[in-house]
Amino acid sequence: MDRFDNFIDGRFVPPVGGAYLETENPFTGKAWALIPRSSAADVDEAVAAAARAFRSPAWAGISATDRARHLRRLGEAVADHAAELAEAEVRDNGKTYKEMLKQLQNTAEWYHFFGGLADKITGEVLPVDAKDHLTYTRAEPLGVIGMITPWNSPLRLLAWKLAPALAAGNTAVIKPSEFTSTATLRFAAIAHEAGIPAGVINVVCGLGQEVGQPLADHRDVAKIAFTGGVGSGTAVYVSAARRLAPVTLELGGKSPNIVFADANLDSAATGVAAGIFASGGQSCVAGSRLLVQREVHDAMVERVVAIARGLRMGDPMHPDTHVGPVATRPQYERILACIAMALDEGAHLAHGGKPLDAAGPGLFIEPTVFTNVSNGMRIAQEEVFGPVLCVIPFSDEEDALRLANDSAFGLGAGVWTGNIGRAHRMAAGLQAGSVWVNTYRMTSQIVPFGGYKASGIGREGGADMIKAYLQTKSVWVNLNDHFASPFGPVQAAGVQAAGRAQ
Ligand code: TXE
Repeated sequence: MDRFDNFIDGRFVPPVGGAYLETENPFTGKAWALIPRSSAADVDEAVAAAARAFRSPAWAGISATDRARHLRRLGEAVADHAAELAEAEVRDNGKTYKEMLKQLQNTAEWYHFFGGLADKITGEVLPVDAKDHLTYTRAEPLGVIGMITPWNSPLRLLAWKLAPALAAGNTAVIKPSEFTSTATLRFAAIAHEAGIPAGVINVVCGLGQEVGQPLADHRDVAKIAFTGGVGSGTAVYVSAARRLAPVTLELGGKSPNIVFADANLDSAATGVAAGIFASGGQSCVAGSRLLVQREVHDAMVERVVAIARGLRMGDPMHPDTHVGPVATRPQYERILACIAMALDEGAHLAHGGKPLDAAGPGLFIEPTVFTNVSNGMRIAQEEVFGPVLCVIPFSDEEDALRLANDSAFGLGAGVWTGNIGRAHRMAAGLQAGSVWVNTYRMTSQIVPFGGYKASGIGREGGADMIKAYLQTKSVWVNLNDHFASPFGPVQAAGVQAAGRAQ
């Protein structure tokens, strides 16, 4: 079996405790490699290396132009190695190679985009009332950033954090998901080969409790950027709060795709099916609730089920495969448990609902559609993170908004309509960080992304987000050669009035 080690201070190092975990290929269902089962001691080493790099001449000492150059080179390296990294990700999480390759190519753009901002970080001179003062701000990096990433799109979700953090001059300790660590380790080595100085990017592998938690607790970690489930995100938030460290959290969703009777139904059905079945529904913005206007309910269900029936599941490396296996065994069990729960609650199974062993040796579940769902059911409220769609009818615009917003989450929402006024009214009324009109699941390095309500804190992407990795220092400089006493003349007892010290 292949064996991987942590990447700390520019080289691969075995975990201090010498323990390893098996990592499984979800398509074959077999363990194929060992990754480090690290501990707090490994986190300490990585944080110390990142803290040294943060102050080092090779990183802190370089110009903004050179930092921009580093990020551009990193973007080029990711693009050059996109095929290799995509293959590693497919082995780790079973998503189709086609999708991962496209994702990796776009991931390169994040480093280019934020690289372009590295030399545009400026402070301001402020027109304060005290005219004998020069007052200005400096935008400074935070320090070591802890980055905790999930298994569904490891390198892309890492870039959302790492690109702005490096562009701002920070360094990183990354804790990838224990299910998908190998692509991140390879990425760190590629970044180092591309010239990123030792210690700027470190990767420590292992379990959430044993590595993620000590990273979130670490007093020398200035900020935590996290993507994952609400439970783990909350644990990270509590740890960071205990030492008053800031966080960016990208958590789950129960995103509605809202189809009005005046929409192009064929196009809407394609968007709805892609929104929930692409990546096997293992996407934070999976459109897992189809809210459909009552008069087109049956027509939409018929269309979506027809697409679901036509999806080919199988080897994620095969170019004809539409959907690969579920990424992890616990997730596979969870999806099947959610399907059973929906049936118990009285939902009607319109399609799917079973494991699909014929698709391959690994973890396959049929694309699943439930009708007869009400928005209060657990299947309509809890994130499944799998290919499971709930169909919920609505009467009019007001009803659609009420149902859409009746959720603890608020990550994404799709609106399908031919009425432009309605599209904008819905966009304004929806409690979601991203609204897509007659389209779905679009993201870009240029556009902020993140959640309302329990879907997260902060945004990733967009030029402004570099500020999430900077802090402002205000500097006041007295231009006079004396400091005006606020007390008026005071005869200081026992001290002779004197001029400036010689
Ligand atoms: O993710 P976890 P899991 C959702 C989805 C899924 C559920 C659980 O609904 O069913 O989360 O998935 C690390 N301190 N999403 O359990 O645990 C963990 O090791 C610090 C949505 O696989 O959130 C991994 O690196 N770190 C999501 C990372 O957190 C901890 C993508 C994410 O894993 C930790 C994935 C702790 N106490 C799942 N516990 C999205 N928003 O896209 C775990 N981790």
